[in-house]
Amino acid sequence: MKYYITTPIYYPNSSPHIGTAYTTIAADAMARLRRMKGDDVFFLTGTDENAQKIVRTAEAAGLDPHTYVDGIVEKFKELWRLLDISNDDFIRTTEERHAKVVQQIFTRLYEQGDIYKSEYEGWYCTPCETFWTRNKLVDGKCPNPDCGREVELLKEESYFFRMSKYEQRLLKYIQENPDFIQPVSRRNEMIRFIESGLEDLCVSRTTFQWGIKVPFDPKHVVYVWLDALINYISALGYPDDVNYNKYWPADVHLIGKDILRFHTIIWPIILMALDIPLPKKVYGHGWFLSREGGKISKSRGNVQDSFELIRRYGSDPIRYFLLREMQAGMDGTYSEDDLVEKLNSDLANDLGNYISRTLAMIVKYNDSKVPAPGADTELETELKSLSSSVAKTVEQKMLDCDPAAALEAIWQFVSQCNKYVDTTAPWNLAKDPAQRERLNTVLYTFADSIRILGIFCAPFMPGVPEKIKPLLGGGDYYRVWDDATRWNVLKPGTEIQKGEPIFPRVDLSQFSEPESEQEAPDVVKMPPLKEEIGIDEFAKLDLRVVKIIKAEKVEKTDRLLKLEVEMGGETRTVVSGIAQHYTAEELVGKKVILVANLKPAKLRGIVSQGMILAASDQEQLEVLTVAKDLPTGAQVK
Ligand code: ME8
Repeated sequence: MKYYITTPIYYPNSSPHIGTAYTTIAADAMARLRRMKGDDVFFLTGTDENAQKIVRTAEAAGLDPHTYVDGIVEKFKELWRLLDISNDDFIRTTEERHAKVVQQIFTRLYEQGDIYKSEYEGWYCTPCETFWTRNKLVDGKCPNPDCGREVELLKEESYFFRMSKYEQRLLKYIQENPDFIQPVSRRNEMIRFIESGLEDLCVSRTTFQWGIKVPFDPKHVVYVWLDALINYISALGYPDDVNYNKYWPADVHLIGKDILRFHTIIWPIILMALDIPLPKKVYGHGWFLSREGGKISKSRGNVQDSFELIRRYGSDPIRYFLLREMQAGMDGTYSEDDLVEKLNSDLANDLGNYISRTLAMIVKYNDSKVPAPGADTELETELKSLSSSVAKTVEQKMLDCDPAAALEAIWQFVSQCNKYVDTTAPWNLAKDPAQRERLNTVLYTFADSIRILGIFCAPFMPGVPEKIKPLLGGGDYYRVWDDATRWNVLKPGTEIQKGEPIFPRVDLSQFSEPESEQEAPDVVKMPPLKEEIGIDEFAKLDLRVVKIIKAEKVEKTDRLLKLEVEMGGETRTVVSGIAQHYTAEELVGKKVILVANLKPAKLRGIVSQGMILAASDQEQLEVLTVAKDLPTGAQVK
């Protein structure tokens, strides 16, 4: 099966940002998955360089447009490289291979009467590169809800494209092909737009010279949108290259909702006029908005330097966050805080911690070797069938251009894996020699599930298989999608490595310098973190809510207090080193947290049955209390 997927070609009037990155990353994930399914994939992206706004931005920067765009195009290419984008081609509309096809098509449409010469009188929005009639303007400004900027009055000789002629044919096509415009809400919007009547489109300009010349009338340059849309076939070598014959029609044009009209009205009509099949699907995703609500865009000045973000977090977490955050048919919200939160919760905790804790158990209970598994129980069967259904769901969701739903399904598997650890409790199995075979099955399942997680993550976070590979003995298991539905692939005896966590936790404050001494955050220099422990080790602690019913100083010390605490009807004595921070009266009646299963210890002749938890820096100390009126004996988990 062939699979041809495209992104919009972006205007290189400024560096790419998170919004532009979303479309490219989503298309990349779809392309990667299809390759892993064995399809012959062609994935195209590029830059749309013949726009009037490029001339203006270049002029403002004191550069000629060529020099200006060359610099920005390099930034696009570099960003895509850093974000692991696997495009098969990168088309620039200033390339000869593109200009040649545009000129050929313009001439053909003119010769067959679909393009004619007339005079344009109307309005033009340069930021949107769109023509508007007076009645469409809102308060005399651009009616695009995301723009609203000044428009310019144009009166010039122009060529026009006979869009009106194709109106009914297009409407019929859209109605007969429900998959063509997705999601459905946008399809209805487009149908309404066409039903309100299509006017012929102005397709040439004479007031500037930057662009592709109309070959038979070179004082005209081709209107940038007519030029740009043709990239999808010029890159394939239309009309006779093998790539064109092999890959066209496109399986998906993935774009933002802002440019749906161009892709579902102008582009199909060009293709109809050329008698070429239409793309199978145009998917218009939502926008990334800032927390304040506006679209993330350079003109709003709310973009963050993408290169700095990659330096801070790496490509995989950014890819994961953007793909997971944009729900189908809706807008997403971007903020660095949310990115860090998702990184810590989904990647460091759910995924990364599963991998490190299970590998640690293989190290501990089987001398770092993957054991041969024994017979499966229902628990393994359940996990195995889940991986198959997740693989199917992911495939379908990605064909539907919905990476958020695909990742959600994968995280159901991650969560099931974590539950499997808790249910099988290998630390208990390890205590009982009679359970050796069962323990082996569980440890084997851990290792093989990590291999499967590597496959599941590969289209979305291509760095994950690279990180997992050395942990599972260096084997190359992550290229074939269907291998995620096959178990018992990892060879028993494989030597595993515990390694570093694949996604270390991040604290956003580590990137911000305190502005001055006075404004330095109210934290002490943090003592170094202790060695990492698994959840199983943490689970050994028995923490309980207790009420302090009596407190008195221990004689001849100024540090210790002897406390009597009540816990579910039982009274215990606890000696605590908090006398310099609390008086006895302050403590009585407080509900605090007791480490209840600490071995009793004698302090100054008194047997202390547990320890009270407190937070402290070098100067202050505060016992941990519970704000709600929880009964004593309640567990802290
Ligand atoms: O429109 N959220 O180029 P462009 C999500 N050259 N996606 C966003 C976004 C945001 N905040 N901001 C931008 C053009 N995008 C034309 C396209 S195609 C033949 C010509 C993405 O540089 C989204 O895909 O303005 C949107 O459609 C595209 O960038 C617009 O890029």
